[in-house]
Amino acid sequence: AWQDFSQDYQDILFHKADGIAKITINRPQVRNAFRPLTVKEMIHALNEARYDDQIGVIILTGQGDLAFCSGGDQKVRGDSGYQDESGVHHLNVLDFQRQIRTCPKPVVAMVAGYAVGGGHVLHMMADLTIAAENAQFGQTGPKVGSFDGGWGASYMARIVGQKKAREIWFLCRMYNAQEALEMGLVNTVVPLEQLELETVQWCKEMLQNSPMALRCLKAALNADCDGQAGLQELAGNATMLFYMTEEGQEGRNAFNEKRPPNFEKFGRNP
Ligand code: 1HA
Repeated sequence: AWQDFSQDYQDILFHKADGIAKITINRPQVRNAFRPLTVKEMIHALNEARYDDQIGVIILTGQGDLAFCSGGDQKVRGDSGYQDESGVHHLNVLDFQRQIRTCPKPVVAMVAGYAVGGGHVLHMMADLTIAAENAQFGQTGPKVGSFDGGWGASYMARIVGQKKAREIWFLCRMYNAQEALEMGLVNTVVPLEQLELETVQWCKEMLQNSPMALRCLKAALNADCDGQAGLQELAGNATMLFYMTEEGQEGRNAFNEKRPPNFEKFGRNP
């Protein structure tokens, strides 16, 4: 039974249940295309889920069976980005991509129907993707006058390999769920009726495992691709673990007690 927190939002739904938060893009009339407000709200909800200590996993999905997300809303695309209510142009989905990437809790994309363009990149940014049999994946940038040369390109190549990544971007074809599975682009394919049940099952299995191990593994896998930003994330976890030790705490205590630190009892491991 999901608890509903959607009243704070216009373009998304936000639910929580049993350690799981679910963010749903709720613009089915445009195949869940995002406008700046949609992204702003997803950023808000993901932040809220991250800082909620009752939450261990986050599901990202789209309302209805026809689409996960069709990318940027082309109807509000201005001449330098996607236009908000006050006329300012944004590419704020890039901020949301970074937020998914650095969220210390696993993010799972639950995909029915189209995951296309910037929507396809969002599912790639998620740690895992559970696809319904009707899912369709692809990039459209070169057709509609756009491209994502960030994770959208380089991380895609890490996932599917250089040749496939070039094919996906250069030809702008759509790939069905089975093809996506064969490319390693999704983790599993299930009948549409079982999509949420299966996704929640995967979440529950992760919730049984050590949160610290999961966050360090996510940071470690990120660090392999993300350069100094990835190392910062990984090292932040090392610092957190050090703060949790008596040795780390001796340094803090010594400073606060205005005495020299005594690290003698902490041996030097080989
Ligand atoms: O590349 C980036 C970025 C790169 C760097 C930094 C930031 C970025 C931010 C965004 C993006 C992008 O996302 S570019 C790529 C934008 N997206 C697309 O090119 C996909 C456009 N949509 C489609 O190709 C198709 O609609 C579809 C394959 C998803 C679904 O096809 P289907 O089922 O045949 O439905 P369709 O009739 O096409 O669409 C239903 C309604 O939804 C239509 O509206 P209507 O005619 O009823 O008024 C359609 O216009 C609308 N719709 C679908 N997708 C979008 C959309 N409206 C606005 N924006 C959309 N993306």
